Amino acid sequence: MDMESLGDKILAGDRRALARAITLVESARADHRAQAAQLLDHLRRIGRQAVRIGLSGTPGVGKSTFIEAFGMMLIDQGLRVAVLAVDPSSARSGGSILGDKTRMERLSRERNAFIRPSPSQTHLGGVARRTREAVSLCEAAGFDVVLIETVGVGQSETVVAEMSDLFVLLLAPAGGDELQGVKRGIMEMADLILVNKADGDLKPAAMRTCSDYTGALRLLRKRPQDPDGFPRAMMVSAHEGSGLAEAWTQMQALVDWRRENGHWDRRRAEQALYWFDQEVRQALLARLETPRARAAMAALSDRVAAGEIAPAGAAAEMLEKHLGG
Ligand SMILES: Nc1nc2c(ncn2[C@@H]2O[C@H](COP(=O)(O)OP(=O)(O)O)[C@@H](O)[C@H]2O)c(=O)[nH]1
Ligand SMILES: [Mg+2]
Repeated sequence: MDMESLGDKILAGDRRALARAITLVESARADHRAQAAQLLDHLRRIGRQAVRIGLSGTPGVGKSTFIEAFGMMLIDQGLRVAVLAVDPSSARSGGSILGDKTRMERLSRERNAFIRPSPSQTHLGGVARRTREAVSLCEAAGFDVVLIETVGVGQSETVVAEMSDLFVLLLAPAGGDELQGVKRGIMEMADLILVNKADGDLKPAAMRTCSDYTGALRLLRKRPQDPDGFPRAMMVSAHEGSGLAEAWTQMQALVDWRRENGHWDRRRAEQALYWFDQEVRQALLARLETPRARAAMAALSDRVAAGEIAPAGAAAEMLEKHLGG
């Protein structure tokens, strides 16, 4: 496969080329990794940028329904929309969060939409890298907005926030008056909290939930990357489509402000450093998984267990003799 011509096709917006390139970045084969690196480097120099929106929420809050409605609204405004996912559970369940295409029926048929489920991987780190590279490919293909969906489990929100320009937390109206057990760390990452299902019988509860979160957001430490009034909580209904245009207006206002004030570029640079660090760490860990390293670990483990060598001494021997440190 010729990376230059594949790259040119992606830049021209060829969807099949984009899909092929994503398959390439998802591959673990060493020759594919090398080709992917070459392709990404070529495309990076063009410097196209999309607005990357991370979207998180527990199962059932309406992520798929929201993406369908919000994505269709953006397309009606003449924008091109890509949807990707980071789903650490996909390896276990066999299906991805985007698997349920019935809720994205209209969007999946749109010429200006591109939907790609999460790669199945055992490690969140593996999913993260591949999704991040897929985001870059979608940007190069000229998508205006890239939505990255994730479920609220473990570290996946952090990983998605590190590849997004905006982080949106989707909530459902709460019955009680407590804050739905949203962890403080997640709240602190959010740029926008959207209380979905603000329709019908659920509307009064949605209003209460929205004002609870408005209050909770005010209590958080002010962040340098926010203009006045952000982060904020708003109500939407993915079913009725209400609040979606307003949510997009707010997102654009935030993006514009961050661009004008240097926060956009600074954040992207910080993210590049974060991923550089992650790549190095993962590559180091991968060295422990080669057959030779495993055999050396096993042999040293036996000696540690038998009391022939101290743990620290064994570790030093492993690092110096077997990992080329
Ligand atoms: N009343 C109401 N129900 C909604 C809304 N959005 C989603 N739902 C319902 O909530 C359930 C879960 O939606 P889904 O999009 O699959 O949630 P996900 O698991 O977060 O992707 C479905 O039964 C939807 O029909 C909304 O705006 N209003
Ligand atoms: Mg879903």
